[in-house]
Amino acid sequence: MNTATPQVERVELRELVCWRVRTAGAELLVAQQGAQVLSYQRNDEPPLLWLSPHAAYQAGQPVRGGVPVCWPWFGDLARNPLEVQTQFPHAAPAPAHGWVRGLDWQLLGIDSVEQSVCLRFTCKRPEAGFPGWPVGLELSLSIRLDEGLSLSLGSHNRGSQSLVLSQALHSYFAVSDIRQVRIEGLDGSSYRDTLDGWQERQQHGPLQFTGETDRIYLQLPSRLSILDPQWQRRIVLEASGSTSAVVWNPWIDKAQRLSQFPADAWTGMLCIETANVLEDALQLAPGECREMAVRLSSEPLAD
Ligand code: TA6
Repeated sequence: MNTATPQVERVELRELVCWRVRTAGAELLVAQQGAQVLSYQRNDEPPLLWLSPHAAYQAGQPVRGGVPVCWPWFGDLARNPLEVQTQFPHAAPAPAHGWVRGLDWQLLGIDSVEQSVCLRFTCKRPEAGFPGWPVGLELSLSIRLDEGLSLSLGSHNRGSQSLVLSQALHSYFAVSDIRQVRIEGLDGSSYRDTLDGWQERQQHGPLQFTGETDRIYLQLPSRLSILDPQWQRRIVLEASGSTSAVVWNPWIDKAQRLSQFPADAWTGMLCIETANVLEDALQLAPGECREMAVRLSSEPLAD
């Protein structure tokens, strides 16, 4: 295929409309539902993002893998700060990770300049079915593929009330073996261990994995990285508009209970979710628009 200029094609994966982007250096697949990046791979490298081989490309059901968008709350609404919980009184039963992963977003446009392609999506308040969705609250996602992959999630409060949201770009990364990798950049940060009573703890040095891990890190620097010695690769995450992130691997037991997830898949994936959660929740004054962004890139490990 001629990749002198980027190629963008509309493809259908079972019930989902998707967009495949090919540039000279990489390939990207995005589902219109949830504006969800499904896969991202650079030439001559393993995929950067993990996508479940058991993914169900069904309307209304989030796909397991890639980068699901968690909004207007992250995780269990009942575990959010009270000011977020009280904002969505009608949300019972509140789905995990908010409303928008399974909604059909609108593609606003595809901009292609040299070897850079940007897909712009928006998700407006649905006409019916979401009484708790604040009037005038809109969401957009820009996905830019160039030498890296940049996602920018914009929340726009066109309403008259101040709002407080929590959100995350729930990125599933592909790794050679979770038992061999480590995360750099967390040293000195505090985290809440959701598997041990949400106790607050301190991170000392790089994070290595020896079991199920589900932690919310706070007061983070903008740069985190995944060191993967077996694939001789470092995946770099550079965040803006966020100082919190969730680190998750289900390990053996939880992997058996997850939908769209092969029992042994826990060894090849790792979530680092750029977020605005807990004390880093997103405050939106009337008329305000705030962006949370992350840029993903990869580099070879120096020998
Ligand atoms: O981000 C970590 C987490 O909250 C885990 O506790 C696990 O539930 C994961 O998200 C996946 O959630 P999902 O609703 O996509 O199965």
